Amino acid sequence: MDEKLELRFPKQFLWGCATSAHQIEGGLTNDWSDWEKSERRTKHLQKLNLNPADFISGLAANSFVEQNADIACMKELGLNAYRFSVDWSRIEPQPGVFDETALATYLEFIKKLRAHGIEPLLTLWHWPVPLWARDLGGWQSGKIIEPFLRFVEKTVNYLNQEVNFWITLNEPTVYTSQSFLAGVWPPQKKSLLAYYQVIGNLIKAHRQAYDIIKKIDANNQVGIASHNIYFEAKGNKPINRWLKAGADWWWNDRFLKKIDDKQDFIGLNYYFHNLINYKFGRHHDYEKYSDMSWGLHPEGIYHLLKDLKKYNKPIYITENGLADKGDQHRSWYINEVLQKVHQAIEAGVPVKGYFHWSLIDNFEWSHGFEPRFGLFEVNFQTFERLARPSAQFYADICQHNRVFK
Ligand code: IFM
Repeated sequence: MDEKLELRFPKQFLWGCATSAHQIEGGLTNDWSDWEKSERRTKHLQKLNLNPADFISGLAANSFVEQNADIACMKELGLNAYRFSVDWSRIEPQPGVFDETALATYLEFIKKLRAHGIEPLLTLWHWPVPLWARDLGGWQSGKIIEPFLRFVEKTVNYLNQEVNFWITLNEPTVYTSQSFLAGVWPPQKKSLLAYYQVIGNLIKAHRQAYDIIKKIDANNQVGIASHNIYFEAKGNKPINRWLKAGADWWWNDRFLKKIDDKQDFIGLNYYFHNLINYKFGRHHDYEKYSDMSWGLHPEGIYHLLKDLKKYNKPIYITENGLADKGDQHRSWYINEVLQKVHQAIEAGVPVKGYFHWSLIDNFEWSHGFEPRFGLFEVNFQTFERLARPSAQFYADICQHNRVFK
């Protein structure tokens, strides 16, 4: 039998999982929860013969209450890091009025993480905004920036003692295109102008938030989680290469370059490969697909990491995962992706951590509760967490700091 090759990761590599507040916490009132129950949304789902109740985040995985259950999952995996977000509407339900109990609950959670040797990576904004911020015009209006910075300052001041890593924005390009160009997420706009305005406002917000977070503590490490796609030019044809250069510039690099002097690390969220053959397309014969029909292409992460080396900053893989209810491909995918990550590290890319999306099943935005991204299955009636076989597989990697080839 062939001996397996052990690929060891650098000492102090962060092994984590990632989640976000709206997707797991439950009990939130923000622009998303409002939209989920709106007439427009309800009618749309009914037309598709879907039950609107399955698309309302509601109590989600009840994680705001089930802190200990989530931490028990992390312990079972042997994580030394965890990426999660706070929810702006929970912390600042009314403009300028902060909920100290909510902040205290987040602080308590973070202290528990630390007590278990788990380094928190805290995302400040993972898409929803409070209703009052939506009513100011949301991210399309420059009026949102000042309140956003006020929320950032308050939250960072409150939690700073326990948190070193701050992610200001999650996947700004995905949010902007889904919410303001494709019109599928709230506020369901389809406007190029709005799209440009929102990107501009998010860039401004990050840049100023960066200064605030560094002023509070110069040792803080600040970045964003960027959803980069591996664009591949088929056959290396000139037209395909040209399209790739444009897509890389617009989708992968533009935002990161605009904030390059205001970020300490690069956060990479990796899910997609796009094979360009005279046009963009996800259509390609992949060996395996997720439950959402996303083609699984582990190799893409290697190319993206090599490319991100140019920023000359530490890189954290802040998300990577798949919807796989039956857990058929998750272990395979994790193993393949991590082999590629290891290859990138060997090639000199400073990758410092990997966060699997996701720790537990959660609310997958407009797709509702059906896609199951969790290493742990969640029973959404009892909120019980149950390890899928891949949890054991990932635990073995985290606990031994290695994968096998
Ligand atoms: O669930 C999302 C997450 O909120 C952002 N990144 C992609 C994940 C899977 O779609």
